[in-house]
Amino acid sequence: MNWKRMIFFVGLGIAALAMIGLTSDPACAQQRRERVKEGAPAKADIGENALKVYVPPGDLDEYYAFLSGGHSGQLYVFGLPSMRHIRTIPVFTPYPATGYGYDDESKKMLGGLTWGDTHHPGLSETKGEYDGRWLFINDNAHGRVARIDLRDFKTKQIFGPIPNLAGNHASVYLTWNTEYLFGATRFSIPIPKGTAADVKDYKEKYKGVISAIAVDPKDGTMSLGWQIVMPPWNYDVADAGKLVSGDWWFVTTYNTEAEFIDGKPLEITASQRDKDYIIAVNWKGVEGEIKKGNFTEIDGAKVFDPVKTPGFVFAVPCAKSPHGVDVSPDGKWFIGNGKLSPTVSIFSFEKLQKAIQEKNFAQHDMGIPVVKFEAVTEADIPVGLGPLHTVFDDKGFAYTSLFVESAVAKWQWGGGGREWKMVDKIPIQYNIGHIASCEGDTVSPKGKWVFALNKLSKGTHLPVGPDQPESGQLIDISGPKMKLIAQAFPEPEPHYAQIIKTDKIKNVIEVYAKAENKNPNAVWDPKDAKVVREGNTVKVWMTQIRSSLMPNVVRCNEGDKVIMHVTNIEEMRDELHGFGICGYDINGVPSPGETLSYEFIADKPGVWPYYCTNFCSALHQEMQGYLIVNPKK
Ligand code: RUQ
Ligand code: CUA
Repeated sequence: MNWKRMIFFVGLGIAALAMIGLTSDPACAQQRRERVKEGAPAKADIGENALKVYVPPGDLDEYYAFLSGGHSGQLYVFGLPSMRHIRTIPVFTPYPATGYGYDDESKKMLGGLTWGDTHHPGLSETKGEYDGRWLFINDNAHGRVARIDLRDFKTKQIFGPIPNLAGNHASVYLTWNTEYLFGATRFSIPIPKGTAADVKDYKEKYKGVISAIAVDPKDGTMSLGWQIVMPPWNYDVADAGKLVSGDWWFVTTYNTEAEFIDGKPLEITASQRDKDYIIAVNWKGVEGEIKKGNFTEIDGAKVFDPVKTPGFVFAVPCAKSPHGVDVSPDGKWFIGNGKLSPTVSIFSFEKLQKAIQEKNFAQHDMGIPVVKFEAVTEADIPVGLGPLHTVFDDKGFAYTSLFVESAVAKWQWGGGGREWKMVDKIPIQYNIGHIASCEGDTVSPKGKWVFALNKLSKGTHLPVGPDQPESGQLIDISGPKMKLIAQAFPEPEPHYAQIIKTDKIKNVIEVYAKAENKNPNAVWDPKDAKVVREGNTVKVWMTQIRSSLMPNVVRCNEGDKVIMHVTNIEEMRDELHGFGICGYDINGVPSPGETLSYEFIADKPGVWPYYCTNFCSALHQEMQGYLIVNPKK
């Protein structure tokens, strides 16, 4: 796009923002609520539409939606179509409600950090279909990835910080048989981590890195696979290929200007060129090179250099500062779009292969071959302003989120004699980022619903002060026209979500079997509960069952180390007992059949009650004991 067009579109965007109102007076809030109704069903249809999302108490939703919780470091589980929030799964952040991050094991997993920035959940896949085994998610802030087991919806592993990489945004984006998930540099740094170099030397000394994290097919355990060292560009959003493109992985870039100038904002530096790239990586090929020993070791990682060994990493030009890249369900196409451009571009995987074979390159950029735009592009669809992400349905349509325009565009998938064309658009409140559809990023999307994940709710709810939640809106896509049906207010900040049919998640545990309890300090009978002193250490084996915590008195001396093992010995689902010590930062909620351990120093003398925090039975209030800390003489 030339600069005149760009100014025009930015101007349009500003006008659109002005239209929806950025001021806060009540009249504007009223106007904004009116605009919500633009996309909402006509009065006559309200009853019919309400029934579509009404799930009577006791009935179950048809889909699980897993929403990232942004910088809350958590994941949210919603039911669709009801939009009910069922569960929060803490991942990178302590969460007192479930006791996560307080016991020794989960504390160790958090590694001393108390926040993360979750963006893109990824359900494990077999042949490009969700298999309901695990859910992975990235931490953009500290370069980590996590695995949640879908048998108990708990975080089981945090892997990282990944070496050599900062700002793990283009993650997790699993390959279509879950061989790998990925991490990539959003903010290039000198490598290995811990090396200092001034931004004056940005082009030479800073590097980008794409990191493949291997997933053990038996139990989902993640380990460092290998890495690719890349030019100091910003790597943004990714998608793995499927079927024909199953050996490939795609990631968007911005700031291919490869500059970072002290005193000059990146938004200016990174917007000079007309085009940035979608990087296409033949991951199977790189894996083969690594197996042959073609790598350098940097900070414990096997690092492959695509400039020294060409043939595996290519750049595809895309309108400047692209955000999402999305591979179609048949794996034949990938879609990218500039954040400020008014169209989405469709690229052909087949044409890309041909261009690579024929070495149809426009140039090399910092050593990476750039294929000719004309050689790989298939179509451009004029969707509207600020396209970010695209998802798919079961009828050959795609849905693109339009951030600047605050809308969702529906367009027809072309090829095979069908025309590529826009078919419908619906306003969204406001500034939609990601978008999700039912299994819409697999080889067989289910249609039915599109979930719009919006950045701003702008007073479309009861007033709650100067800060407001984000908003999520449910769109019925079963008919020819999209219909906005319902709104919820997750916070913060749902980036991506994935939506899976509930019957795909089998084997959800009701109660942990005793045999599953691997903690050597589990005790299963209140009679075996005890307190044992060993030198300056006081060890406690505690049981929880309605309605007592045993032992109910623990005596120690100021300065002693206290080690408590707390076992919930209930045998019924959802019979939870909390364990909290007044005045000490100890809090936990073992599940039935689970043992959690706590180690702390009894540094505050006095009598400190402990009690059950979950209202568990008629005599819940009686479920208490005392920690007596005798003062130093
Ligand atoms: S990114 S919308 Cu991680 Cu698109 Cu947030
Ligand atoms: Cu156990 Cu309340």
